[in-house]
Amino acid sequence: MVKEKSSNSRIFDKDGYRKRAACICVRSDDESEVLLVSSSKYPERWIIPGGGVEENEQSGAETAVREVLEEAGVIGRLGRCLGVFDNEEHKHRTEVFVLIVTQELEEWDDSKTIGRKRQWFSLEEALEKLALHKPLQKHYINALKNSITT
Ligand code: U71
Ligand code: MG
Repeated sequence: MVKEKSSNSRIFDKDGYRKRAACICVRSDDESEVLLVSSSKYPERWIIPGGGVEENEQSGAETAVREVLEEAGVIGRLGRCLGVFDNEEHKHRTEVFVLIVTQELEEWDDSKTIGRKRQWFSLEEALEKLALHKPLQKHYINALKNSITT
């Protein structure tokens, strides 16, 4: 199953980077586990849920919340921004937020349309999974680790 997307819905910033937003979804305030979703093209690989900003959206936060609902089927309390991360190879720029999950839907857009899966991982397990397919997304997890105050 291939996810369809229209190229004219893409939004670019002043530097020509496609604008994206994503959430590191955590289970609770202790932030020791994160939710990954399966890749759309390679269902055995894992990624951080996120995607492109749409025309009607006023902020990266709005995009991030919509994307995790579509891709991971979760709703929650939006937390701090962990930063903006550039992918120089694919020329996109992703604003990353923390989301404390309060609700996990049984079915969601991508579970129904492309059979996308979601799974909780420890931070170390998530780093291992991301290394296989999205090594740059490891930076999002490292930013979370570096920002945890105990
Ligand atoms: C794909 C590209 C793509 C990106 C897509 C990536 O949402 P999604 O799961 O379809 O994510 O596929 P993935 O991560 O599921 O395997 O990567 P790939 O390496 O498989 O071609 O991401 P990247 O490689 O540029 O990081 O982006 P484009 O540029 O090919 O559309 O979609 P994205 O950015 O999440 O957008 P959206 O809005 O469709 O969720
Ligand atoms: Mg996406």
